[in-house]
Amino acid sequence: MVKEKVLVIGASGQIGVELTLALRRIYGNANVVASDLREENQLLKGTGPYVSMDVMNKEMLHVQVIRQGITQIYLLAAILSATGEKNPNLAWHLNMQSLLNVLDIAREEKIHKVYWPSSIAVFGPTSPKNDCPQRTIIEPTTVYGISKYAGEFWCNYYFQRYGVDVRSLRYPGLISYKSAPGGGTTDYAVEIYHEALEEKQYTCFLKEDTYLPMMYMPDAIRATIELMESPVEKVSVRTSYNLSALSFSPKEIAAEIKTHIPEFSISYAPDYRQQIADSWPASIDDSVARSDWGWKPEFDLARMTKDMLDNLK
Ligand code: NAD
Ligand code: AKB
Repeated sequence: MVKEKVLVIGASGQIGVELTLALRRIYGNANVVASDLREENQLLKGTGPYVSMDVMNKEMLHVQVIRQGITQIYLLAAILSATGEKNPNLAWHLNMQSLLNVLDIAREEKIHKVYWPSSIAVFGPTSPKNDCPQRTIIEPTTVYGISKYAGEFWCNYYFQRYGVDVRSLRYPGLISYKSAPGGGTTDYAVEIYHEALEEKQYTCFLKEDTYLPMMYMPDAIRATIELMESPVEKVSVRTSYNLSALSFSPKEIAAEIKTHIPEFSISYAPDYRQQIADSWPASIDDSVARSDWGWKPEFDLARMTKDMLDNLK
């Protein structure tokens, strides 16, 4: 078996912490190098190597890849949808240049595999609202969505032209308790659990009937690892796979929380994020991921809510 050495870029973020820990369980602690611009997340401390690094510094990234003998790269550094609308130039610059830096180095150093996440944010108001298919009209209206859409085609280009084995998932909104979300439109579905336990009240920045595609983090981590471990002939999509688990509204998640915390109440004060949410599908058809490499989610809203509240308590 080839010995793999993995680099995770953006390891201190919402996905990065849990993905790094999962990869360390598979490849061994010493073989997964965590890196980020910000300081090492508390949960990562003492579990394996950490390098402080700006992915925009291509030279430094290249040196690290050679010095550490890296064979796989997971690129998670990005600016998400809500923060992106506040600084569109920065979001475009970081989201695009980080990917191009990684793809170039992967090509040059013959990196075995690259992982780069896309998002349901690639879809726009002209895409089908329900069960949005893998291949459909894609006209994103946020800078984040535009950067994900362009990124998907760069991944496809590097695969077709240079043979870089880059794989990608269009994650829905991710819900987790270990590390905080980083400026997305779906973040309300994490905040609501914290506020329900601490304040018994939550003011939601989306309207009560805003349905969005969502997923619990353990499912997202498993999907990522299953895709990355699939034999190459099973990976037919080289832009990014639709991935689905849940679709619910603020009203529905609040009702589920109330079954555990009866005194919990929710109110609504929609802000600029409503427009972003309204531009996205309510649910996603992930049948291609299911048939290509056997994807199947495990958590529904009830099971996720129980697990979130048990762990946050
Ligand atoms: P996050 O914001 O929580 O984490 C991103 C990490 O990248 C942060 O720790 C940040 O410090 C780091 N970073 C930022 N700029 C950097 C730089 N120049 N150099 C090195 N590190 C830098 O984001 P996340 O939620 O963990 O998302 C990870 C990826 O998954 C992103 O590409 C995001 O678009 C995608 N995604 C996330 C979700 C979700 O719900 N969390 C959904 C769809 C797609
Ligand atoms: C966001 O809301 O920006 C992210 C995403 C769906 O990509 N959670």
